[in-house]
Amino acid sequence: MANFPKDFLFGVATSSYQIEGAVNEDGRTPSIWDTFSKIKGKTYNGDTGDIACDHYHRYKEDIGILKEIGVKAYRFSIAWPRIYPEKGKFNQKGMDFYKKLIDELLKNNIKPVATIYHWDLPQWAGDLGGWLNRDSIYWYSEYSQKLFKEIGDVVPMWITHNEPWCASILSYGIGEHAPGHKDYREALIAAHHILLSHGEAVKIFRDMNIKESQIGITLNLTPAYPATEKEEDYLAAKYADGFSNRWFLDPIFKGKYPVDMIELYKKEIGEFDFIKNEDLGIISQPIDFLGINFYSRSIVKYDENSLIKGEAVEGPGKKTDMGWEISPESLYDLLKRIDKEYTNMPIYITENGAAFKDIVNKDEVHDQERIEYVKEHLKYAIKFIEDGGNLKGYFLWSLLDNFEWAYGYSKRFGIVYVDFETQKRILKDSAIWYKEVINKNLIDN
Ligand code: NCW
Repeated sequence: MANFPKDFLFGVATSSYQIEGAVNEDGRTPSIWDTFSKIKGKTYNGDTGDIACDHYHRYKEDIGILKEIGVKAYRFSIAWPRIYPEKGKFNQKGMDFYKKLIDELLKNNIKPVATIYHWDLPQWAGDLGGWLNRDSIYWYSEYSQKLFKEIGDVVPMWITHNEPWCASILSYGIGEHAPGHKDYREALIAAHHILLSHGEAVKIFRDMNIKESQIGITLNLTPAYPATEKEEDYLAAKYADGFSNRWFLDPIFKGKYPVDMIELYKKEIGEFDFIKNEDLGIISQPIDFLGINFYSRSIVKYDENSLIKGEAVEGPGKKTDMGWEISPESLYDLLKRIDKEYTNMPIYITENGAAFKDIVNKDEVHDQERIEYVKEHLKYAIKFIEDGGNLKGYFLWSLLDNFEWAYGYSKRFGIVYVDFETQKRILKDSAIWYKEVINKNLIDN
């Protein structure tokens, strides 16, 4: 048996485009994901977020489920195109949805944790170049400032961005996510502008003096390990770490991009002339907490021909339905490393969870594998805390089965099953198990 600290913040997480649906309602205009998902071949089965979990209409029922599970906090994201459906044009109706959602959470004693950007960039911004346009920083600042003005003080925790790696590298470099570009220079420009917009939002937040609330950022971090003891594989692991982790951690916490990666990338993308002198000072504004999304590790071997000099090899562990190796001990390694090399500030695991093939039988889902996955990760979370680590909370991804981006509805991450035909929700065994963990504030072995 292992106990959590008394004030440990147990929660669940979701994001707007993945659950809300109602894409044409109350003045919302399309996001880049509405556009992208409608292009043939971009998502599994041509799935889109048009209806998703219909959460926009069912948010009260869903908050009832949160209450039933007993979570202390709920992490959701705000859909930018509901708030600014056109450039410079605020939409009160879109804002009202989040005000109602927050009221309902507070009424139920659930702490709202809001992510400002979880990938649903307004299409109008996409049409102007999206994150490649340096003006995106100003569009994002205007949007953030408005949110802080409207609900800054009733939301105690603000997350500027969810997984900048995905919003830049996966979206502009690898092309798997909207807008689906495959250009590495673009990927690094987008990453830089996203990081800058984060820093600008933190500055605005501080200037507005929202004393009771905190602000941070969520990074998806993937620890990298060498495939063998060979020196070249160690080098590959170092570059893989630079690619996934240091490229984002270093500017935020050290005010500089990693030199080895700059040297490596230069050969591919040319000069870093999109970085201005004052930029790193803005990106490294002090924040109040770091959010970490953790799912898996990577194992790499040297590959002379690849951009980052490495190629991922399959790990020995069991895999989730995403094909991601289950490696809870890597979460511990990662947390220790952050603590040692970057910061002792409060850390929240803002996402962790797993997709598995769920079977519904008589309104029950026995998702033992998901329970095991979460349990093992929580054990390492406790170990980190026991060793003196400053981990303050854990948000399970996700409350509901939802639109899993390029994978459409084919991957189920929820602890609550959603029948997308009827919109019926069924608590999986994992939800019932999580309820007990939260209630007792401990995990049994
Ligand atoms: S794809 C991704 N996700 C999933 C998504 O549903 C959510 O919106 C995201 O915040 C679940 O959580 C995040 N993240 C990409 C992480 C890449 C990890 C790769 C590890 C494999 C080696």
